[in-house]
Amino acid sequence: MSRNAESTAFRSALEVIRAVEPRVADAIGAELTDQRESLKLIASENYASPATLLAMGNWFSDKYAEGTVGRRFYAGCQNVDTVEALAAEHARELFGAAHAYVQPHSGIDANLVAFWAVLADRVESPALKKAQVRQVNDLTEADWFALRRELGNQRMLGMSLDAGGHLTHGFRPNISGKMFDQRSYGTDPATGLIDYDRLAEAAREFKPLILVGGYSAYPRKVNFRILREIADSVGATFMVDMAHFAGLVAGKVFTGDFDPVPHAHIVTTTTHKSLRGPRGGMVLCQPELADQVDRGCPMVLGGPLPHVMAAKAVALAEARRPDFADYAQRIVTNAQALAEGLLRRGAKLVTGGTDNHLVLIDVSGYGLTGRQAEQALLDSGIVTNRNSVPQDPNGAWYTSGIRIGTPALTTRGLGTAEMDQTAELIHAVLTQTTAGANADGTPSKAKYVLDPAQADKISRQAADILAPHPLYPTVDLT
Ligand code: DSN
Repeated sequence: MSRNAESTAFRSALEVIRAVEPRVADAIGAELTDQRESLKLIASENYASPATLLAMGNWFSDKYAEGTVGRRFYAGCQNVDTVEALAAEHARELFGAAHAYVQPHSGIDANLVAFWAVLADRVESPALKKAQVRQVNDLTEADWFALRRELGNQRMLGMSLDAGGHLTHGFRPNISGKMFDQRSYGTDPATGLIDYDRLAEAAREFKPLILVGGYSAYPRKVNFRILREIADSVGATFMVDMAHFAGLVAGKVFTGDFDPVPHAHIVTTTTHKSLRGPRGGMVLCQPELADQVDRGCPMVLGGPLPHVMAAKAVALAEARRPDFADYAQRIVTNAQALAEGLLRRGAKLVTGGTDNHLVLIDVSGYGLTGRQAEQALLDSGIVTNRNSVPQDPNGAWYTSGIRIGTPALTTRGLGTAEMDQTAELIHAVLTQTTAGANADGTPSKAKYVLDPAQADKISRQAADILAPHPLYPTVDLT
């Protein structure tokens, strides 16, 4: 693709927007500048390709398309059918899945679609059976009451939040925590690793309807074959949320026991993290759940976003190319180099390292909370996010951890040498920052002290690391 075509496309788009609301055009331009200038280590972010971004900015956004391919509640969906079918086909081929549903707008939405599909498939309820065959009008008030009681009485076993699980796996700040009676499995306090024997014991004791695998802050591979065996042993449906590591599955870094798709009954993901697509979600499932999954809209989703499905089709086509496997492997090699660089400089890492795309630093050894460390790093041009560590004494708001990940910097072309330089900068910030105090002299979990001159110096060093690897080199807005 010529530099000219991409620059022209984005420049022209901004010119058109600027004619209506120049402040929006300015903000879009400023976002590119900010992203170009920061060392982005947020483990859940990436940079989608120009083709993926451009596929979202068009008249597909104007179309309603409730329903599924070939079976819509609106007329005139033939072109939406084309892109939805293409996205689903690429997803099935890429992941070796029997069925793909590409309408979810986000990871939370994808998980809700999956929860509903499992409930509808598994809950024994005469009222639900009637509802499923669209005899909703035949349901009495008593049926509805019984149905709600049965649906609200189901159990979910998922990874605990502080061990790296996700809010949508049955935790109270998310609707899943209100829908399900939830219990968590944690990690071994000594190693930080999943203890499969204890997980099996928890499953035997709790007998969940759904066993959830997957994480957003666990820096290790998970053996999904063992999780499936545990689910089978207690009659649970096995669901995996692979949002964080979908790119590693797509790129065949996680294969065999570590690939969730052949083992799980249902797999959910976002499309914008390591998979490097547009912001959105997706569900993959075995054939017996396909019919319920396809009812995602309007069961739990608003109208599909055809422009995003078009971009999913583009990004998934990109992920099927051979160079994506190389990219996925480099994500992990870079994360391991970053972990080694930090360990060599004395950092404490949860589980002692990584075998995926993320590293979780326990910053308590530096005398800092995660919140203090996150802000000090941001002042120094390094964008991360704070995260709980197992048994975190500072809770989910202040935390004791910093989560970092390599999908974005790897897209930019940084390699292991730059990861070591990045580790040096992170170490410099964390050792030069001290915890601050409140006005009354008590220790603060938010305030911190970092000499602005040091922060500026580190920001310049971060810019030097990035300079040889321009972001979107084919896009020149000047
Ligand atoms: N917000 C995503 C993350 O940062 O991990 C998950 O929802």
